[in-house]
Amino acid sequence: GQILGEMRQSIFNNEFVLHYQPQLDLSTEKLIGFEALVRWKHPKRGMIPPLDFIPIAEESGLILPLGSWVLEQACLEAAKWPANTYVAVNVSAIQIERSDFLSEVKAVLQRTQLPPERLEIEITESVLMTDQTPAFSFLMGLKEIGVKIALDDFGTGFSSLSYLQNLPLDKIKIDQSFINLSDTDDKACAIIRTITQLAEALQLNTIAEGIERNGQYKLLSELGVNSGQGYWYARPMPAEEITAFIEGKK
Ligand code: G
Ligand code: G
Ligand code: MN
Ligand code: NA
Repeated sequence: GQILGEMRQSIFNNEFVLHYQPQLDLSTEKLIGFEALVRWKHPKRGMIPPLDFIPIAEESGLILPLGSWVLEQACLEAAKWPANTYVAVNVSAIQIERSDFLSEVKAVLQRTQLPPERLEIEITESVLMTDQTPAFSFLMGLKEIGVKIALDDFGTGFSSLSYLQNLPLDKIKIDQSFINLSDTDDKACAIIRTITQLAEALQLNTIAEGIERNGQYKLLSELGVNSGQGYWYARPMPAEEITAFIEGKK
């Protein structure tokens, strides 16, 4: 409908912006990277959150040009940050099902001069991946060139465990819903502990998303979760604020 027509225009009108949410190492409390999160700066409706337009972009195929813009913009910004930081970029299933997405990633890294190991691609379980699918070859290709791969929203989808077995992952992002309850609900805590142990056994890193309170941070740190992000540490911020943020953390 209307929003779709507007979105077509908005890609050309530069109405999208990326905000970046800091991620920290839970044991050292040092900044390690940022997750890029897209927003639509609508001329009349103000800032529109991704949940209100990503699904429409996915259904209409507009996620392809939008996703290409997000990837290029995130790498361009990250190339200016300190060499010990990375940028994590969310990609939709539709993007990685395209057979030429790997060459696109390579071209973007080439153009922006961002070292591959400073790029992390976040995928969700929404795409069915077997070793026969283009998405699987894409992940193997990323791995070969040194780009990192994180499995987003872990614990809420389906077939999670077979993904851990078959995909060339580097990191598991433990879903916010568990983190949210971690300091009040024994079951959530047990689930996080078990995911952490499983990740350790599989030599995967873990990150907790949506840490909002100091008590949660302490608990997650004790449980051995490697890293985290959330309002407790920092909210997503525009690119212009990143330099000051990094300076403040020194
Ligand atoms: O930014 P928020 O803070 O509201 O993000 C909501 C959801 O939108 C996140 O779970 C994230 O997976 C998704 N999202 C944010 N930015 C992007 C993006 O650039 N591409 C895709 N595919 N999803 C995104
Ligand atoms: O792609 P992913 O689902 O991981 O995106 C992270 C989402 O979580 C974004 O929508 C981001 O704005 C949101 N977020 C980040 N930190 C917090 C937090 O501490 N609390 C809540 N409720 N949401 C958060
Ligand atoms: Mn994400
Ligand atoms: Na998530």
